[in-house]
Amino acid sequence: MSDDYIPCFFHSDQLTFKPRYEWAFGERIDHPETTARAEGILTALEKDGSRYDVRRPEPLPEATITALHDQRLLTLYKAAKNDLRRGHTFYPTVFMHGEGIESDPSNIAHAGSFCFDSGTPLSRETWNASFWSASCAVSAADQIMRGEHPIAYALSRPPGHHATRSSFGGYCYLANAALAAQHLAAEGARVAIVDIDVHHGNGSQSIFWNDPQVLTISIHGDPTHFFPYLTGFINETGGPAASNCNVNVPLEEKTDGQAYERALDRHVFPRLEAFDPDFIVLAAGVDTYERDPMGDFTLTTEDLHRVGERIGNFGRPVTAVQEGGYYTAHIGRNVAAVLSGLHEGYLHAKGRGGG
Ligand code: SP5
Ligand code: ZN
Repeated sequence: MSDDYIPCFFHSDQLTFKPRYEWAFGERIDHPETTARAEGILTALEKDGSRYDVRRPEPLPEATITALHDQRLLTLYKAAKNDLRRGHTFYPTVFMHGEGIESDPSNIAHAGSFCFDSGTPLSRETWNASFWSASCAVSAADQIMRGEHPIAYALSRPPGHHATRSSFGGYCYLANAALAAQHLAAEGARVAIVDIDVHHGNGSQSIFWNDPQVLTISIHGDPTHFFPYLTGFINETGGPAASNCNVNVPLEEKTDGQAYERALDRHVFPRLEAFDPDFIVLAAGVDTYERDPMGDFTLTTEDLHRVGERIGNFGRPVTAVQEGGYYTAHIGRNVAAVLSGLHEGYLHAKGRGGG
């Protein structure tokens, strides 16, 4: 096993998707999920070339995606690719649900049947960018599964943890972290998804809701007053075949690094120890950062490093998959803080810490 550097996955086609704006409580705002996010992260990784090695992912077989996602979702994204005008961004506007409603995913006018918010538009480029974003996650997981590295990173963008089996939303189209977990679990391994994005990982929760092989844990802003509002409460603990295999840790507004670490100690590590996973997938949003325009926590870059260190120190190999993080000027250093923390924590757990 080579533990001297972290393999990182990214494909330039992920930069072709450029959502322009979103609707936020009636206001049209510039879309926060920009290409500058990925570019900021890339720059930081490339600056520390002895620790990070950036590569292209392997293209995912489509069967890997449809093992987890409803085929209709892919049909819709391909309809967007083929039917939308170049440069056009499509916002679903009709959200009819219920008895007797038949939605046709090859008709983009029906997109609202597969979508749960007004911030997640479609364009010709959505499918290709999301495909490579998901491919990054599975390629990173594959490095971990082969035992070649203890830490691997997917620079996934667009993000994934809000996407469910058959719906998109929250800037997410394909469930990148869940696809990584599915890959790791394929040969019977036990997998824990630890979601440190400031928003509830509702997609991962719903995908593995009744699956006892995958533990899902999310630490996030209290959905009583924070996106995605409808999920992420502590009483959501898993389906009948997977009781206590879902853990939600909602935290109050302005949560700082100390309170965050206390929550890890009280609610995350005890559950992880009891579950005893072979692998961890870290849904690594950095929108807990104090200056994040979407988040309501107050973690510093040093706090993010410490969170990475604590999770690495659990001593299980980690596939880190990028989720949110919208303060573009500092996103590179924040992601590098988490990744270097994971790396140092893991080496420390294995008695190979550097001092
Ligand atoms: C992956 C991820 O982090 N998705 C987050 C999606 C959150 N969308 C919430 C949109 C609400 C916009 N509110 C604007 C508040 C500006 N201060
Ligand atoms: Zn987020």
